[in-house]
Amino acid sequence: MKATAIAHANIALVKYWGKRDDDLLLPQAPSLSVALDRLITTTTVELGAAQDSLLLDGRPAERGELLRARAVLDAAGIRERARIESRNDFPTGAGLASSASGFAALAAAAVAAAGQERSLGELSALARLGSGSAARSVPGGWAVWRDREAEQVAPPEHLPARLLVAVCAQGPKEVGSREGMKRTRDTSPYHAAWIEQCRRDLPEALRLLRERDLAGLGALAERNALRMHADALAADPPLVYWEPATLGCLRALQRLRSDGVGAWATIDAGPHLVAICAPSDADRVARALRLVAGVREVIACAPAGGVRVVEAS
Ligand code: 2P0
Repeated sequence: MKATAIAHANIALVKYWGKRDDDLLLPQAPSLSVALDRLITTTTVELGAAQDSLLLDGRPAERGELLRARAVLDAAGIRERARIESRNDFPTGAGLASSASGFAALAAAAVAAAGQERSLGELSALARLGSGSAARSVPGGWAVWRDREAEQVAPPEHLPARLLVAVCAQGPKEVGSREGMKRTRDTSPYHAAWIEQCRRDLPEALRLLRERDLAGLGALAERNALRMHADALAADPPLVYWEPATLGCLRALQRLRSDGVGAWATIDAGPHLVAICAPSDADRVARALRLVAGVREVIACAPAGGVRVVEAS
């Protein structure tokens, strides 16, 4: 009746930004991500409590978050009330907290606590009901999410890479992903073009991944991220997720490239920038990012695997 699971956050190279179903959290376009080894959530679920409760890093969660967790349990057919405790083992609490690793770990722990046998695909579909991007943290590695569930298309070691997370601000962002995504879909005049672009980007990204072409994949990821932000900037009211340090990091990567160092950027719906580079260039790229004004920390990650249950009783 009690189980603990661990999941990694993921960063999308072809991004999910727009839902075709707001209740079922189904995407308008497919996405591709890689799991990040140093960004980990550990979640324990104990069934048979008097009422549902959710502690996030020791603090009681907001009602909306508790309801999202309950939606995942209901979809798994778990009627018992649950005591849920979730911890983000992230190097700092700088607004990196991830619903992706959180709901992936929750789905795996809840199902294990209930003694259910589920495939990874079923777990991915359950995690998706908590947060869309959580579908990709279940299989981990290089993962594609097209519709109800995500699947691993290549193991973590398929393409040696480093993902350097440049922390460009502190605290939570003003507009969350869920609201920002909906606003963009409903008001940006560029949204249809963005969705079409993602549908073209995915097969190309998969070809580059298959060929282990890090330069091609990095450049595609950077274009894809900038186009997502162009779409968000065009929303009404506009969504400006960047801080000055974000642009400083983009410029630093451009300078590195003009010096012959391969490093490309991706940016989620927030101020932090993630640089993609070869392991042999990681120290040099991290040094350059740390010199950018406003960068608080650079967290060097390698590709990681999927969710795993570490304890069940
Ligand atoms: C992604 N993001 O593909 C994109 C890129 C942010 C920018 O998935 O509403 O927390 O829970 O499905 O998954 C963040 O959105 O949103 C996200 P919901 P989610 O990683």
